[in-house]
Amino acid sequence: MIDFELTDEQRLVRETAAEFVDREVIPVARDNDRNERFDEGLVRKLAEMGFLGAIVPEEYGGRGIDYRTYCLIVEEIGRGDSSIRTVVSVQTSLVCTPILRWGDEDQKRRWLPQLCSGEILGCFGLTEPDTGSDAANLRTRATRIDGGWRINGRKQWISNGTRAKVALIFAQTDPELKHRGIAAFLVPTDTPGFSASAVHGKLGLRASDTAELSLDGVEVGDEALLGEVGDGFKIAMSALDSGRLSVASGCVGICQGCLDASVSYSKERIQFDRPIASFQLVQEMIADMTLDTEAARMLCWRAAWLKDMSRPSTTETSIAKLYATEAAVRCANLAIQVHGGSGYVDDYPVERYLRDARVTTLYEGTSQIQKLIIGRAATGVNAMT
Ligand code: COS
Repeated sequence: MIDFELTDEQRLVRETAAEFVDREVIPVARDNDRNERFDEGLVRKLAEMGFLGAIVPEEYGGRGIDYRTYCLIVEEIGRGDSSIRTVVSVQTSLVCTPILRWGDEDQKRRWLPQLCSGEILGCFGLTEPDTGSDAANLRTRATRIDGGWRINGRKQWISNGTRAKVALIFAQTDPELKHRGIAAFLVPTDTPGFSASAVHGKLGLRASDTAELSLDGVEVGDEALLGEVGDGFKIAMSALDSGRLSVASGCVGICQGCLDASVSYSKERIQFDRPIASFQLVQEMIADMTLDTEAARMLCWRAAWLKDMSRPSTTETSIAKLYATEAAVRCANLAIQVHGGSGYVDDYPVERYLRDARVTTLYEGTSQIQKLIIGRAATGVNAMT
């Protein structure tokens, strides 16, 4: 049976998230964007609402909600501001999820409550200056030392990078083993040899923290190893299964925000003595945005439902991520078109939607990578090797 009805609890969570976003996120989004301001106060408020690590069970400090409800929250935050949505996605999907799934009891008790309460932020260190789509080909090296590991390397485009107190770092232990030699480490960022520098001049997500990380002889004990040596690639891929759905849901929020802004503007804006909403070519743009918003949302809900049922969802997540991120770019472009000159300045949110949407077809796996994952599932042929 397919049930599109939200439960009473899901409706309540969605309304609460929408009210929070209208009250706390939207009023500060433009200034944070203009000033490239990472809004720590807003992060604290998100944490107080229980929006960080919400899918983590209550015994580890989360709210124990399911993926469908998580998607509703992330969609609302994405409607408000993708910079702050990125904090939620990284903290929850890319940091908490792998600790929950692969961590031992000590690691879960040490890190999850602090991450869920927002006491600390975490970051996900997979991408490197020379390693993007080909994620198995890491240059960062981890070498065995007495009682632990020494890590050397660099990581690039790391969200939350300068703010994080713990970094999930993926490193190669034995290049001959290729992806089966990769290990994941929970590295406290105050460990000697660890440093982070902020990246500036971004097209969008200006209120988010993006960094380059340097690991110069960073030494960690055995307790930092997440899972077993050789699990690292699977840890990264399974984290991205959650992260990509989170990005996709945030993009549904962008689509919805574009639609809402365009409907409202088109009914107010008078041209040729009529509201522009009465013109068929404007309605066509609004219909296209409606279609993209609804389709993206349904694809996210399906992927979330599969996760809630503990069924395989990698392909469906890639489908949702591909569709929703491309849809967000299309919708933002159309929303600017509906707004005309007014859409080109930041009096309205639509130009920020376009700038912020643009990265979503790049990060957490480009649209091309999602297509190759989908194509491989459809044909059984791996086009990447
Ligand atoms: N969950 C768990 N395990 C997974 C998995 C998943 N979603 N996807 C793949 N694996 C496992 C495979 O089962 C395989 O396991 P075995 O060693 O037991 O055979 C192993 O990982 C290797 O998988 P695969 O053959 O698919 O690896 P490829 O090197 O072909 O790479 C792509 C796959 C390209 C899909 C991967 O490198 C990728 O997603 N790249 C994009 C990276 C990315 O998103 N970067 C952004 C980082 S955040 S900004």
